[in-house]
Amino acid sequence: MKIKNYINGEFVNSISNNWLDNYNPSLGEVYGEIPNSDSKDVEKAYQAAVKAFSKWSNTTLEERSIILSNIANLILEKLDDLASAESKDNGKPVSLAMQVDIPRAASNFQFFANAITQFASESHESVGLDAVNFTLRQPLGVVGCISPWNLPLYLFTWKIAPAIAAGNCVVAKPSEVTPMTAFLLGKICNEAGLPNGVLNIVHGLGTTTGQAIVEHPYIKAISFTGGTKTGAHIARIAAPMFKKLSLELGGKNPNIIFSDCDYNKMLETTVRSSFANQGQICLCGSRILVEESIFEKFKKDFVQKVSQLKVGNPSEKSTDIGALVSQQHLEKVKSYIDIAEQEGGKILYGGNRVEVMNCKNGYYLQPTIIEVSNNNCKLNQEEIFGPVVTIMSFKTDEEALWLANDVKYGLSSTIWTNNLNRTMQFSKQLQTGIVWVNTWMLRDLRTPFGGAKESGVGREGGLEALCFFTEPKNVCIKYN
Ligand code: TXE
Repeated sequence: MKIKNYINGEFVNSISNNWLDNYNPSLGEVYGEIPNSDSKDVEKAYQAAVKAFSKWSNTTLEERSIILSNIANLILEKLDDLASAESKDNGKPVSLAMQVDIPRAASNFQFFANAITQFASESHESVGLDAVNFTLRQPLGVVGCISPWNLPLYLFTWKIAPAIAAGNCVVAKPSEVTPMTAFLLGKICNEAGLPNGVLNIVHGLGTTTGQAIVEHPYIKAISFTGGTKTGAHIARIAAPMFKKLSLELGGKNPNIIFSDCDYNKMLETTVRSSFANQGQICLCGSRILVEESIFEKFKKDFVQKVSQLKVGNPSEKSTDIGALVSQQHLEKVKSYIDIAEQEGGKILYGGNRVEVMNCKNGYYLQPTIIEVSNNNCKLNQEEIFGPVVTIMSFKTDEEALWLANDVKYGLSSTIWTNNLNRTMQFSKQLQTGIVWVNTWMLRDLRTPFGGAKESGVGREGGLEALCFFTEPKNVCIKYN
């Protein structure tokens, strides 16, 4: 299976005609090839985008909205095919792709199809000066969207939908590790009537294709989701060109559990927030902090529940935990488990690779729970991004808050409590972009999404995304 670049509405090879292998992680086997694009391909995509811009940015909001809705509907029509493609490419359980990834990709388009028709700008009357100001919000031009492998179509469309809804044209790059559903999206865009050149998808490595997008002098903004190190690198390149940047980076999110919570609900959700998508979600609660009075009970119940999760072939509906995305990533995650003892950690469950029947070369790992007694260790400070959580106890609210904030990341946090004062105090003092209380990953697409500290810069979602993808211009009119 050869994936192609999608430029100006056409499916084309890279100019160099070089290719990269694409793996099926559940089998550990190559099953296709993707173009190994370079700066020439990015330039070709840019030229298509810039040519399409003046017409696209002048389409009525209704026209744009209808096309975005068409894309959403077609994604839902092709739910089965897209979900199995995502599962094969990424290793995630097909049930998860059916329930979360693909429906959410459709919602991203439907949400911004609606949002753009309601996007209003401000006006300010300069009282006493006989002047009135209004804010024109114009699209930026050609923008770059670069997305990761953990939620491939979900995060790719989360960027593209607001960018094109706001009237921009896009040069986009999905992760080279999971290119398949982005390729299929190109076909859907043609079928939905998206004019040629509005969306261009270039496949290839981050350090060549991705970097060429960031370095392109006329690509005016970069919306990026990925690792913190890559984000810092992109910021260094983009800053001297004064590009607008939205960077959604890593996390090391605390899941803070108080004894007054709804215990059963907490336990069930904590299994999900720890291991959904093999723990490869930037929002996973990878540091579980438990109030001392229920610590022993929690450990016992949590281990028992986690031991029931089925690690298996992602294409089987009964699988809870599929394969990790790549051999390289499996090795990275495993290297953290290997240092657990050295760091004073105790493995309460898991820790080993799993050999799945008929998939013996796949990248499977047991869900792993490590008890730690000290926050100042790699296991609690670095993003592992796999099916590995640590747990530790705390005695007081102050200690819990201190532990929660004592990391360089600040993406999300979860608190389990029924105490309103505590909820408010923690909500105000947690240094994260998102605070969930008695829930996890409940997403309302109108809310600002993003992280504090080294988890990123800027916010996505709702109005924030439409503001990011437009330039505000103040028009001041003096009258007599
Ligand atoms: O991500 P990269 P990687 C974290 C997680 C993971 C680590 C590394 O901890 O273990 O990052 O993962 C493109 N210029 N997250 O190496 O490299 C790349 O091709 C422009 C958290 O896979 O950051 C891909 O499309 N682009 C995270 C995208 O960036 C570049 C999700 C992300 O890849 C580039 C994924 C460059 N120089 C990993 N280098 C989250 N926040 O959800 C790479 N890319």
